[in-house]
Amino acid sequence: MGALEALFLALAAGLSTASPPNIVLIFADDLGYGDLGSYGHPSSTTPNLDQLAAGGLRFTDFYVPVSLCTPSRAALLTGRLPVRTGMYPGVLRPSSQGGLPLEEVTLAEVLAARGYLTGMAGKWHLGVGPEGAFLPPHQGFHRFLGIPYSHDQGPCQNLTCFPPDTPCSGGCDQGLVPIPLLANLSVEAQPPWLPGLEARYVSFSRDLMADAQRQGKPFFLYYASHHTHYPQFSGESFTERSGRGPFGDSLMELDGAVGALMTAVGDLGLLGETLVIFTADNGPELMRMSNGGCSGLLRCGKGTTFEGGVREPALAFWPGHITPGVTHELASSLDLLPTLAALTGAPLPNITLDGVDLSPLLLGTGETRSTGSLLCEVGNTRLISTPRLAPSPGSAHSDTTADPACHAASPLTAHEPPLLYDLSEDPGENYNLLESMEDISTEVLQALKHLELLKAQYDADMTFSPSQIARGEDPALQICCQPSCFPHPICCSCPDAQT
Ligand code: CSN
Ligand code: MG
Repeated sequence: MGALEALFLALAAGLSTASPPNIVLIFADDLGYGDLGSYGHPSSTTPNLDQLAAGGLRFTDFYVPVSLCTPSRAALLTGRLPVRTGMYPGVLRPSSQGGLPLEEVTLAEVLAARGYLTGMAGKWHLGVGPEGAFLPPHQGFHRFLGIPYSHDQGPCQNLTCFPPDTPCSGGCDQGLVPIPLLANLSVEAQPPWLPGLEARYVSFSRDLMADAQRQGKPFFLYYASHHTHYPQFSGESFTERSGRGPFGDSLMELDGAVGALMTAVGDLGLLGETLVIFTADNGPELMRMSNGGCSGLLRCGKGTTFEGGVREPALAFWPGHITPGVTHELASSLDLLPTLAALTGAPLPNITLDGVDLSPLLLGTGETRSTGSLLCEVGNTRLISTPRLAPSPGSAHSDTTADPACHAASPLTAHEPPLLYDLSEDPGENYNLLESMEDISTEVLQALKHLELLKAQYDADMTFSPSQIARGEDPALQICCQPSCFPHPICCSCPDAQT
């Protein structure tokens, strides 16, 4: 054996046995491309996220596959398009029968098998099921503290303001059980007082990190905050502090949680051994106007298939491993499972994945290829094909904007020829390159052909799973801390010890 070969083998052995990095995956809710200071927002207060952006890699072209919560979270945790996992159309409800099928392999399962202590704090939204069969403890998370769906999917009025039980503004769903806060599979409070929630999640996260260190294990923390979903709330130290109203306060509390998590990592001496990733599930809910976030210069928001719905802020921070900077590479939440598997030496699930390994991009060791048929790069022109997975290109979630294409009244339309935008020059999707078929350049025609080929491949290769959301609802599946109480569902109420 040559000396070089021996060195290589030693290095390879070192790589596969070295302790893999801790992973903190922070996921915001309904946060727009333009909402963070590092993405240009003029009045957001996000110093901790700005610090991650300055000391890490900031993505300008990071996408989620669907601009709604349930499908986006399913994609994040499985690396698979939601049509493959049955997480379509729309979102799961508190009495939904379906959920993320248990045979799907989640990021938590991948990392637990690699020896990680795995924990999740926050919003799940991938199903409850009979006896909580679809909850995080059955999907690879050793520990869970959180709410199984959106905090507006229950009578959430009076939960978001000071002092506790003050009636406050914000529409929520009535006729459902109060939202439950679960610790693993048990109800911790129903409902929890929302201004106290973020602090609980941070404390849970600190314990997870410290316990993992004590056990000599790496940790995986999936921190899925309810911020900045409507109706916004925040703890006492953030309320009316941001200069951007309730939305800004909620964002500021999320930012404060990011700071607290980084402090916890630093206190354990693990900053150099911890990869932190931040992104969000879908674009801003523009129908809430100033309480709905901001997609910056991008078109439309939540619920739509335009850029403002599917393009998200994304940051990757790992001192000593990721060189600070900005990347314009196409990337997607679908890429995180293959990326984290590669970085940790975990085997990939033996199943069709829709993402690619971004580790060469993160570590600066090479190019990454474009991301398959959902996202693609053609020549020097960056083009994106977003198959119409959402029920309509427009959406009620993006009503009230000046652009009628964003609205629910803009129906599902087969575009023949397709809408084609050069996002490198026209990120706001103002100028359809195929609007006038007369003066189309050869470059654009080639791009169109290539996209049509990719779309045909996508259609030919795609296997849909039956919709989990269309399985319908059974009110008896709603979580109730007082089984068989009366009158249902409002009697499902157990005081929150922490208010
Ligand atoms: S989402 O928001 O869960 O963040 O996507 O809270 O589409 O019918 C979406 N929906 C309640 C929601 C309902 C939500 C819907
Ligand atoms: Mg959401």
